[in-house]
Amino acid sequence: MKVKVVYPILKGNEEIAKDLKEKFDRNGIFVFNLISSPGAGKTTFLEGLINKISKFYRIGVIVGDIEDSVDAQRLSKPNVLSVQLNTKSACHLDAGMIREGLSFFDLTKLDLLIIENVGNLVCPSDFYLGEDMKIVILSVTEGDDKPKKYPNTFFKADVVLINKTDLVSFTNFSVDKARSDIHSINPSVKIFEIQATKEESLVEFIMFLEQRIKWKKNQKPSV
Ligand SMILES: Nc1nc2c(ncn2[C@@H]2O[C@H](COP(=O)(O)OP(=O)(O)OP(=O)(O)O)[C@@H](O)[C@H]2O)c(=O)[nH]1
Ligand SMILES: [Mg+2]
Repeated sequence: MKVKVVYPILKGNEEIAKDLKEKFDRNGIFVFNLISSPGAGKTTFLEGLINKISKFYRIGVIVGDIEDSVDAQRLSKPNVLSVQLNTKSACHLDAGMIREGLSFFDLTKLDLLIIENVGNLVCPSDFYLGEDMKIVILSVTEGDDKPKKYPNTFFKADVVLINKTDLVSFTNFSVDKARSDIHSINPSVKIFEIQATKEESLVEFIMFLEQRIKWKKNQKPSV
C-alpha cells in the first residue's frame, strides 16, 4: 500500500526533473541543490558565496521553506533574483515546485541556479530536481554522529561542507571522525571545512565551484 502511493510520486518527480535537467543543459546553467538540517547555515553560506561571486556570474536562487520569505529576502542582491517557494506541509522541494519557480527566470540569462532546499536531513535527498550537484551542509553543533544516522543523504551528496568550524572547540564534534564516516558511506564525495560567517573560508570551495560552472558553460550545445 505504501509503495503504491510513494512510487507514482517519485516517478512523476523523476520525469519532471529530467525535463528540467534538459532545460538547464540547453542553457548551460550549472545547478546545485543545497541540503541540511534546519539552521546548519545554508542561507549564511549562500550570502557569503553570492557576495564573493555575483560580480562574475549571473545567479538565480530558489529557496524552499515551509512558510515565510525571510531567506529569499536575505539572498536578494543586485544582479541576483531570489524566489521563495512555500511548501506548506511538505518537508522538501520537488521538481514540480522548481518548474513553477523557474517561470520567474529568464534561463537564457543565468550561469548558476542555486536551490536552497527545506531544512531537513531526510526527505530532500530523495527528490531529484535536475541539479548537477547535491551539496550537504553538516554543522559541528549537530554532532558528528549524523553521517551514520542519515547515510542516504550523505551517500547521495557530491559535496559535504562541514560548517561552523569556529565553534568546534565548544563541542565534542570530531572533524576526523565525521570525515572518515562520510567517506565510508561515500568514498568519492568532496569535503570542505568552512565557517559560513567568514567569507574567506569559502575560497577553496569557490575555486571548485567555478570549475564546474565553466565546465557546464562549455557543454552548452551550439545552436
Ligand atoms: N558561529 C557560526 N554561526 C553560524 C555559521 N553559519 C551559520 N551560523 C549561524 O547559524 C544560524 C542559522 O543559519 P542559517 O544560515 O539561517 O541556517 P539555514 O540552514 O539557512 O536555516 P533554515 O533555512 O532555517 O534551515 C544563524 O544564526 C547563523 O548566523 C558559522 O559558520 N559559525
Ligand atoms: Mg535558510
